[in-house]
Amino acid sequence: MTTLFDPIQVGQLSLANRVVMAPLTRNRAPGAIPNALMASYYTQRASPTAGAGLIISEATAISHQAQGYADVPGIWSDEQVAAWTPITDSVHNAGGKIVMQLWHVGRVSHTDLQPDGQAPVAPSAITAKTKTVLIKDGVPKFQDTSAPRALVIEELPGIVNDYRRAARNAIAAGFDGVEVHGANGYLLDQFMRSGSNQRTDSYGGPIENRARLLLEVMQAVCDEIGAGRVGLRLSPVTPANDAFDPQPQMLFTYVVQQLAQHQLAYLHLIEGATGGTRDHTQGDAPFDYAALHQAYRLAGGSAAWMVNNGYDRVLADQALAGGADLVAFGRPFIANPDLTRRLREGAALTAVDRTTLYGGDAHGYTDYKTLPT
Ligand code: 8OZ
Repeated sequence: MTTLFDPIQVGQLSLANRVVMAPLTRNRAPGAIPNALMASYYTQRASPTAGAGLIISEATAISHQAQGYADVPGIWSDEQVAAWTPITDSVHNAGGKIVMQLWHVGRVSHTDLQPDGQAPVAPSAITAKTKTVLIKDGVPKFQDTSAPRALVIEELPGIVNDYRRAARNAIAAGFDGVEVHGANGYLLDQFMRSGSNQRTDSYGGPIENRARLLLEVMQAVCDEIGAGRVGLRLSPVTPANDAFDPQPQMLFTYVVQQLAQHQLAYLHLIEGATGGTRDHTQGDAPFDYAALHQAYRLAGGSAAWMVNNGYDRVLADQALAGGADLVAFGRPFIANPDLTRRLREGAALTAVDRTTLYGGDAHGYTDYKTLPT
């Protein structure tokens, strides 16, 4: 029987184990430039025996317009590429693998974070009922998102190109690949769901139109760096950031069927409400993840299947037995740099300190302890 601790080949990536560090926003990159503290944090979690077989970076803005939170890193400038390089070097020297999560927040932003204080962009001019994080006087403050403006169709090729450039930059910075952030109510998810997309052009209306931007982004990123280095994160029923669609099963079945044409590295599914209940539903029926997986395989899809949200050792073993290939852990990896070792040994897990999640310094970031060797 396959266990979490067995190696696996995922597209172009050879992973030492199947325990993945989920992407985690930590707001410790002032000026959108990554730094040495972040190198320590990722390197602490990179050991092939005690840490993650694959680290997915915190969500990283593909452009200034893509930013929606204070002090999150970016990957649009040469300065950012240069600043990420020592981080990927350090992870690799520790024996780890790391991909970058590529992020455009769309409407989940604030004019304070946008170029020239402009309105955030979205499929349609509908304000998200959600909060973003601004840092005021060094203290994180949750604040309502600003009213967005609808993107005109002529702007969409530029956004696809921003993803393409970000993927190229990530590889230049030494990342092993990228994960496109298609989840949690951000731009690509906003386009996919009718709750946030009321467009009347070829990017709105039927599912084929709403999925168009995501599929164009995936094509561009795969063309740029090779599909075997590309993953995608989806969250079919999450209510995060005011995401809503009445027919998620139909929507995401279409999406994964279309993606089967690329030999992607992995598909990453957040099951239920992000960071919350696993049995959350949207629309009129419980979401059937096994049916989604099967539809993808029947369409010829070869990517590794990664599951996430509230997993522990028992649930993870069940998932592997049920056909999943990888399990991503978020908050447990924040508080347990040696999570893989602890799962293998059945050791107790340290609980996460929620007050140090977003912003701050080394405390609650690089000062979580490992078990004695
Ligand atoms: C928590 C706080 C800010 C951003 C996501 C990138 O939900 C995020 C995020 C999470 O995907």
